[in-house]
Amino acid sequence: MESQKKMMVVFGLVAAVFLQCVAAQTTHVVGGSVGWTIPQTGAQEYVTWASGQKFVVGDFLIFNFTTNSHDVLEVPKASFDSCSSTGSTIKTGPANITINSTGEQYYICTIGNHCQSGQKLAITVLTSATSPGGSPSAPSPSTTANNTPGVTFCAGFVLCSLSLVMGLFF
Ligand SMILES: [Cu+2]
Repeated sequence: MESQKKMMVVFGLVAAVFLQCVAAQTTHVVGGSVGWTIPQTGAQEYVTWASGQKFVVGDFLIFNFTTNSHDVLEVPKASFDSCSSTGSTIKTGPANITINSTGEQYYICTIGNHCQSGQKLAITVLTSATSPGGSPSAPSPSTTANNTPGVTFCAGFVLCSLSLVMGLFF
């Protein structure tokens, strides 16, 4: 009986940590109040917006646009530069995209000349919330030891805790 109670407490703690980890993901509304549209200031609009954000794997990008007015397509750098589109476009707005890889990520609108007019977004994704801006370099041990860890670290932590609990009680 006693050990069962303990086990419940430990499992509860692990679950709580896991929930906190999930909540540490950030939602980025692309363009802020401008949303995902043809910006009046041209391509600089999204360059400026992105420079004020810190993107980490597991974060969400929300592209706010009216269905049929715009769309979203993730593209390689060459397509971003030339505004050429191939691949499966997200046509329904608002679109919620989970960032799942580090480094440079590129998104454009494929409708009309919207991309040429500046409706294009380039972001740099870091592995950890504490990495210094701009550099998607390998994480140092200290980057995982903060209170807003990445999802990978969280998953590892939870698995580790669970196996520890199993080891203690079984
Ligand atoms: Cu558009």
